[in-house]
Amino acid sequence: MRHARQGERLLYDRDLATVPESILDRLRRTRRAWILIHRRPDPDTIGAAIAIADLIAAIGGEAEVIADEPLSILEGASSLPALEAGPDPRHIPVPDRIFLVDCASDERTGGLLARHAAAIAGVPVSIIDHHPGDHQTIDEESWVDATAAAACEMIVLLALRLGVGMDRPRLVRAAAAGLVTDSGAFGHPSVRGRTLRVGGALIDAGAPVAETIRWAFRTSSIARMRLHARAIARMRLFAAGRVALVRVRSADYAATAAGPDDVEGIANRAIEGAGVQIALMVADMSDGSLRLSARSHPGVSARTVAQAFGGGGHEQAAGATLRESDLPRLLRVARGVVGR
Ligand SMILES: [Mn+2]
Repeated sequence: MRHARQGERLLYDRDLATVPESILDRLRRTRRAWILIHRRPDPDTIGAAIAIADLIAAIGGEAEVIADEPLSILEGASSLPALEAGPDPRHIPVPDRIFLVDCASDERTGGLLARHAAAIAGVPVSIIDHHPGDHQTIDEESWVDATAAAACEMIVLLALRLGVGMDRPRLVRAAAAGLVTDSGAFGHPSVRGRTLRVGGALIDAGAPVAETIRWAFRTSSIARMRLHARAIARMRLFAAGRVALVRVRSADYAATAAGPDDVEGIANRAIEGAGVQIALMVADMSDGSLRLSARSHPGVSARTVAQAFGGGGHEQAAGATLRESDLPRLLRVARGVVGR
């Protein structure tokens, strides 16, 4: 426990007590682990995987991070430690435990468990996740804490409980990358005192939090900036300014040297407009479909709007695939959720 003292003193006993004994026991007994991350990986799943791999190594085990795809999504992520796409599971020894981090189903891993089912038959699976919802498989093999702002918040608590201190630069950097991004730079409603206390322990241990916030939230390609500016300039308001609609067309990509991936974040911009209660971004995709991204303020359900078109998501952030002919109904549904 010697190394844990420094970080541990920064956290309340009640923070550390939120970790179930059962998952600590499973980690202590793990000799060889596979760590599986979710599809379209983000810094939280990658940071949590790196941090838990380091934590398992620190207590005498071995761990391999296994991903379904190359991790090029994180190019330029200078504040996140490098992670190669994991080894081919066919070429490494069978683990005695598998951890799913920041996800709770094999569907979310891209089907890695199913693909290697023969090799890993009977190997126990532990889920470490902070997403609410259907975790039918949750038992004492796993730890799901929907009050955590990030999977990385949970991994730091696990490390401290297991006596692994914050004197490990890679673990600290990885955990901070996930905590900062999933918490929206500590700005999402999911952030609690415990989130900040974990963040404080990471900052004291040298985590580059300001650098990570700049990389994750305050940096974009010039093409993307121009696309967002062009789209927002044409934003239309309905229902006395409570509904904002931003329509992004293929011609906008051509005019700005941006592409359909660059529409990410436009709906977040639109919801920043004073008085706007729900922001709808509808963008042409390369396959001819339309992508709806809806953002709303608490009390107005973006999910209800997305669900009306077969989509889904969170209450305040949801999405769906549309057709051009859906647009009039989209506006009607949005007017309905903001009230008259
Ligand atoms: Mn997450």
